[in-house]
Amino acid sequence: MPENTRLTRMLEPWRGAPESDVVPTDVDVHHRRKGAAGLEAVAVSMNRGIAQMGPARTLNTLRRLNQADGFDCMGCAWPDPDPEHRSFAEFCENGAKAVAEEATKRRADPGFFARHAVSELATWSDFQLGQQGRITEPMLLREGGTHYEPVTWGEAFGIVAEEMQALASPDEAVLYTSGRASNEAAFVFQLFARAFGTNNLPDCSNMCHESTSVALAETIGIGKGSVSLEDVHEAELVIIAGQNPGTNHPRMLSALEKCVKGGGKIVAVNPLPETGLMKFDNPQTLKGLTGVGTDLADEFLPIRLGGDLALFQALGALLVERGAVDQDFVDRYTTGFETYKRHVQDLDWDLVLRATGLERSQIERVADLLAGSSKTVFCWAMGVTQQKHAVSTIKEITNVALLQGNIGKPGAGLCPVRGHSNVQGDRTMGIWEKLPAHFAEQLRLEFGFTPPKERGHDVVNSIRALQENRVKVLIGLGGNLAAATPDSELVHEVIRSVSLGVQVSTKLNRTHVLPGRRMLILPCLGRTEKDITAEGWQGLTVEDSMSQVHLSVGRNQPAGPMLRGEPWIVCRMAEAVLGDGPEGSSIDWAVMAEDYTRIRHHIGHVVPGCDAYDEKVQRPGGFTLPHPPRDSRVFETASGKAEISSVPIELLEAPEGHLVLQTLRSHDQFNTTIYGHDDRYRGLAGGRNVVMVHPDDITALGLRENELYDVVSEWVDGSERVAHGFRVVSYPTARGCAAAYYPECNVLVPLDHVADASNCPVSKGVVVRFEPLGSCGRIDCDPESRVRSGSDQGNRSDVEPHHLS
Ligand SMILES: Nc1nc2c(c(=O)[nH]1)N[C@H]1C(S)=C(S)[C@@H](COP(=O)(O)OP(=O)(O)OC[C@H]3O[C@@H](n4cnc5c(=O)[nH]c(N)nc54)[C@H](O)[C@@H]3O)O[C@H]1N2
Ligand SMILES: Nc1nc2c(c(=O)[nH]1)N[C@H]1C(S)=C(S)[C@@H](COP(=O)(O)OP(=O)(O)OC[C@H]3O[C@@H](n4cnc5c(=O)[nH]c(N)nc54)[C@H](O)[C@@H]3O)O[C@H]1N2
Ligand code: SF4
Ligand SMILES: [Mo]
Repeated sequence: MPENTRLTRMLEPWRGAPESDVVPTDVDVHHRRKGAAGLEAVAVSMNRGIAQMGPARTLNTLRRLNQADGFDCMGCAWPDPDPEHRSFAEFCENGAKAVAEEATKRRADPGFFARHAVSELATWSDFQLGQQGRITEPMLLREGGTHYEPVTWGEAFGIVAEEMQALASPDEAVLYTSGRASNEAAFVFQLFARAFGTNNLPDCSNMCHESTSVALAETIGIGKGSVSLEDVHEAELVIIAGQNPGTNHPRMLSALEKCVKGGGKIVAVNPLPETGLMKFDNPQTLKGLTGVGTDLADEFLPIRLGGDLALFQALGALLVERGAVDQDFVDRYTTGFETYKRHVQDLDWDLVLRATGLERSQIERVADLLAGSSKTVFCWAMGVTQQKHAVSTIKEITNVALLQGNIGKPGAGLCPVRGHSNVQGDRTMGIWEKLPAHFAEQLRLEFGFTPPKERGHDVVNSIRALQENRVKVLIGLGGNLAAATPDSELVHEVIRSVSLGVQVSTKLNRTHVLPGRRMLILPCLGRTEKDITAEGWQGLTVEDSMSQVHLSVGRNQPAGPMLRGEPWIVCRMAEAVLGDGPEGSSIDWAVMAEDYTRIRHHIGHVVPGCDAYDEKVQRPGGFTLPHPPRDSRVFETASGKAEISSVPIELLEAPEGHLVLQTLRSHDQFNTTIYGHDDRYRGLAGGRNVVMVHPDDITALGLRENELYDVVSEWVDGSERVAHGFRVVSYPTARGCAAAYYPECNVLVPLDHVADASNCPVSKGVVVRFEPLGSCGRIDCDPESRVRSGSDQGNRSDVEPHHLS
């Protein structure tokens, strides 16, 4: 695109052009951006804010975002600097977008639900559903009903009680949590499940960093990262694998910039040359605003999907070969080194190069950087965790860190970057289908009942249980199970088999329009809003990706007088279902519902590392949870030492005529909430039904650039799944690999395609082929209108011819 047009586009947001609700019909393909953030990001932030909230509310809300006396960003889990080091605008474009979505003035009120039948809403796209604004009253879809109707809170809880009390077994209930829930809400939610008698507590983590939790618990004794923000600033080397921070954790770029300015080096490992890994135009500096930013990655490894296991094993082998090992650390704190040494001495380099698609010299250069660094931070996210061999891969990353003693010293460590703003906190609070014995015991001591011991369902097993009719009540504390899960067609069908669905939600989504016999939507307050109960103004607490726990207090007027805080909703629901609770127990639901301090007192008694919880969270900036490896190089594993693992290299290759597909996020969405149809940094605008394919693969597969195809995934049992009408665009991804957006492509991920040991759906390794549009012969596949199936019906994708730089 000519520069002057680009400038016009950049300035467009300042004119306050509101993002249209109308689903666009054209996709424009522009140049990929060379740097992330900059003036354009500021403009987009302000535009989205003004379009959803108006100017006054935008300024008033954004100035409290991530401030010590304000509310925590509901975007990602990246941490905030110390209160004394925070700037007046301590947020990024995506934080501003998340706030705008929540603090919007749009309303999905009872009038809206009266106008639109559920069957009609089911034909809307995810974008259209989300853009209707905040739900304002509890809504019920009665048995045989066509429309949601308003109900009182009392009536709603009465229905939940009636259905849950009628269950043949507590395990017929499943209680799902999305990672935005506060610690208080999460704590009472797991208490509710366990007092009711089930450990069926799946959460979004099961589809996200579960592989991390499993691998790190086994190797270092705790399933969390070991770094602080200062460690990233002070590192000599940061390796970022399988993560797109420019879009998904944008303020991480400020930390990387600090690192680079202090002399640190950055290595990016990714099949895609993601803009945010290459250059950062810091919008808080004049240079950044004018596009003179900071170059980030010193080394970029365009790895093939699933190649990280081989890469990190090769890096470990090279460190051992060169003697670049911290032998003192290895001897004192680890076990398994001798076996590992023998294992990597036999490294099959041909296999490594095939698995990674890299050249040996590229891997050697990174080994040089590692050998020359006395403190390295290892970051990773979904590109690593959503793989079949994710747990082994993370063990391999941990090996490399352990070889050089990079755990438990400043400027170094493991940094799995979490997704949802409080996903880590929810797990700390006990949202887990596996209830640890010590946690069960603390619950017993505190509340006087014996929690169930049996392992509950995670997300994938919940779907299997739904499939087998073993679930009758499905409650969601936030989230959008129908759209976030794999195998969309199957899930959409089985999710409707329940007697009662209950969703605690802020906004309308796919799950609400796939009801079972009855469905309740319970509208809750968001983080920006004042939560005032009978006992006064309540605050909430959250934990970020680096184990910092702090308060979050909303100050906006609630979106409606009927809204209640999540902890209140959960406590009142539990009270209605359980009354005084199980035999012999005493759970003060009514008190906790009105006074969240009371919940924090219980947290302090039950949750490890949280003693004097309520007191510690009141401090500005809160407190940091203990992390034995980080704090004192104590590893609470089976052997009492950090485990260096020897695992085989696995190869992820598609058969001839096929590609391996990853499903990923655009710059204009938060998971299943679609903010808009642009993926600015990747240069794609106006539509989402796009598959990015390397130009040589386009030729090799006999495809035509910019044509529409049916994408067909193949699974080992011979079953096939189809995503209809996706446009193939030429994109510099690794050879043999392709990329398309989540959740539109979830239809392609087989439910049984899960990571070993963590059961995380393999969203980044699906074998696909391309068929001419409509060749599947399905009646609902209409090539004329280019309507496709999946979760986003009605969203069309017409990509203009393009010229990617
Ligand atoms: N704006 C915004 N922010 C978000 C979210 C959002 O949807 N929007 N979601 C939040 C959540 S819940 C999460 S979990 C995080 C997700 O944050 P990310 O993990 O950054 O999310 P993805 O878009 O899934 O991107 C995965 C990245 O890994 C790369 N990748 C894929 N496969 C491989 C592989 O095999 N090897 C390597 N080395 N790289 C690979 C992809 O090219 C892509 O750059 O973001 C959080 N923050
Ligand atoms: N194919 C594929 N599938 C994936 C992924 C992928 O990369 N590829 N990523 C996976 C990952 S990492 C994750 S984390 C999951 C995400 O799975 P989920 O967490 O289930 O999905 P979200 O889209 O984050 O949930 C959005 C909904 O939450 C509700 N909501 C928003 N704010 C609030 C609030 O404050 N309170 C309450 N109660 N509700 C609120 C709104 O109604 C909104 O529609 O998806 C997973 N699925
Ligand atoms: S980096 Fe994440 S937490 Fe921070 S402002 Fe941006 S979206 Fe919010
Ligand atoms: Mo996530």
